[in-house]
Amino acid sequence: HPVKIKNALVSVYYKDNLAPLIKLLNKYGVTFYSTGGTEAFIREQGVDVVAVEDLTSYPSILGGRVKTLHPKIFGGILARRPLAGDQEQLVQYEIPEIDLVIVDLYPFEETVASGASEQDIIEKIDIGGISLIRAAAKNFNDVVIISSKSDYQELEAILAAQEGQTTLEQRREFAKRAFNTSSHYDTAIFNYFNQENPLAVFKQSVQQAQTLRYGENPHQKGTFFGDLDAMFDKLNGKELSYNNLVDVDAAVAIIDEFDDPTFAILKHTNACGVASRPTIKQAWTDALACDPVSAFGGVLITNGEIDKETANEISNLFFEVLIAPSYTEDALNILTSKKNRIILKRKDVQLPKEQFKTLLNGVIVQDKDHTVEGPDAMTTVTETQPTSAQLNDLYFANKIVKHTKSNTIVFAKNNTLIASGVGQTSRVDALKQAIEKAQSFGFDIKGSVMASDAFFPFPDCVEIAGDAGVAAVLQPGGSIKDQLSIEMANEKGVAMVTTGVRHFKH
Ligand code: 93A
Repeated sequence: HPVKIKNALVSVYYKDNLAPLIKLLNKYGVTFYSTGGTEAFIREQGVDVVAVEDLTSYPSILGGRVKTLHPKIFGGILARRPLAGDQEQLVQYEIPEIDLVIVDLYPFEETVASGASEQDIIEKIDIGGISLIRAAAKNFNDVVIISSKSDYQELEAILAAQEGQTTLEQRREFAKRAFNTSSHYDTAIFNYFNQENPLAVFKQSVQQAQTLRYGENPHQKGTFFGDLDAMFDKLNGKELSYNNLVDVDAAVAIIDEFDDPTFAILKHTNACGVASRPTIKQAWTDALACDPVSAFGGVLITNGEIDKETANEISNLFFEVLIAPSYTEDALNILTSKKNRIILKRKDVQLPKEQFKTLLNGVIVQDKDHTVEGPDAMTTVTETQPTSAQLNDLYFANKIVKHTKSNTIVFAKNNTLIASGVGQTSRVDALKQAIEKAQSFGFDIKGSVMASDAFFPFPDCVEIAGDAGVAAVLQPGGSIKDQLSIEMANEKGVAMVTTGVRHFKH
C-alpha cells in the first residue's frame, strides 16, 4: 500500500545533501521532528521543525547520549498503522505517527581511522541513531527508512514521481539497506573491540620516552620509547646511545639461547665471539679469542656472575657495554674504574614475543624467531653420520646463525664460535669470509662444523667447506638442488643434517 509521508524524524551527523530533500518534503507538507544540530540546520533552510525535546517533554541528557531514546519517538515509529490496539495507544499517549526516518550515524569508522583516543571512539558509538534505523526498518510496512546519504536522491525521485508517496516494495528495499547499514556499523564496532593489537604489548613501556643524544648518526634525532629501568640496573657509564640500544637488544636475544655458562661479544648486532665453558672466565677468554679485533668497542654479555678474575681480564679490552645478571663486589670495583663504560645488571623480565619495524608508510609486526632446532630436529641426509660432539656443535652454531645477519655462515667447534661470514649478498661470499677470518685468527677449520641460515642453492658451498676440512654441515634444506649438495657432501666425506627451518635475519 502506498504511504503518504506526514511526519518525518530527521537526525543526521553530516548535513550535506540534506537541504534539497528537506525542501521537497516541506513542499508535500511534511512535519519535521529533529535533534539539536539537525533541527538548527532545517530551520536554516527556512523550514519549520519540532525539536524532539518538545515532542518528548524531556531534554537531551548525558551530553547527548540520550536524545531520541524515548517512547514518544519509538512508539511513533513502531506503531502498526492498521492495528487498532497500537492506534489507540498512540492516541492515549499523544504520540504522532512517524512515517519517515532519516538518520546518518555518528562516524564510528572514521573516528577509529583518525587515530582518536579510545574515549573519543566510544562516544562515537551511535545508540539512538542505530535504534531509530532498526525500528523504522522493522516497521517498513508503514515507515520509510533512509539510513544513508546516498539514498537521499533516490527518495527525492520516488516522491516526485509518486506525488509524495512510497510503495511497500520501495520501503522494503530501504529496510534491507538499513539493516545492511546497521550490521556494517556493528561489525565495525566489533572489529574495533576484537582487534588483537600486537603493538599493545609495547603499550606499557612505550609510555616512557627517553630522548637520545642522537640517532644512528649525530645528524639524526632519536628517542627511545621504552622502560630500560625495568630491564636493567645501570651500575656505571654514560647514557646508552641508539647504537648501544640496538646492540644490547641483539646481545640479550643471543645470550638467551644458552643455558651453559656463556659469553658473547657483539659488534653491530652480530656475534664476533661466543663460547660456552664450565666457567664464565673461560667462556670470556675463548669468546674473545674468536676475533679480538672486532671485539674492540663491542657489546659484551654473559649469563653468569662476573667475578674479580673475569673482571680483570675484561678490563683489558676497550668495550662499550657489559651486561651480566650479577657481579661480585670486587668485580664491580674493577669494572667501574673507567667512567664511560656502561655496566648493566640484567633483571629477570619477560620481553615481548613480537617485534616490529617501520617500512614504507606502515609498520610490520611479526613473531620473533622463537625456535632453534637441536639434535632431535636434525635429519642426517649423508652417508657420513655426525658424531654426538658434532651434533652438539651444530646446535651451538645454529643458535648463532639464527642471530646473525643473512646471508651467514657460522663455523663452530667445542662450543666455540670459530668464525662467521655475516650479512653477505651471496652465501658463497659469507662462506669465504668465514674461512678467511678463521684462518687469520689462527683457527684450524678441520673438524669444525658449519651452519647456514638458509639452504644451499648450489653445491658450491659444500664443495668449498669440504675442501676446507669442515666435518659436518647444518642447513634447513628445501632447495630444488638439495641432492647436488648432498652428493657433494658424500663425495667430500662431510656429514650433513637438515632442519627444515630457515633463519633469515635481514
Ligand atoms: O548519542 S546517541 O547514541 N543517543 C541518541 O539518543 C541519539 N539520537 C540520535 N546518538 C543519537 N543520535 C545521533 O545524533 C544520530 O544518529 C545522528 O548521527 C546525530 C545527530 O545529532 P544532531 O542532530 O544533534 O547533529
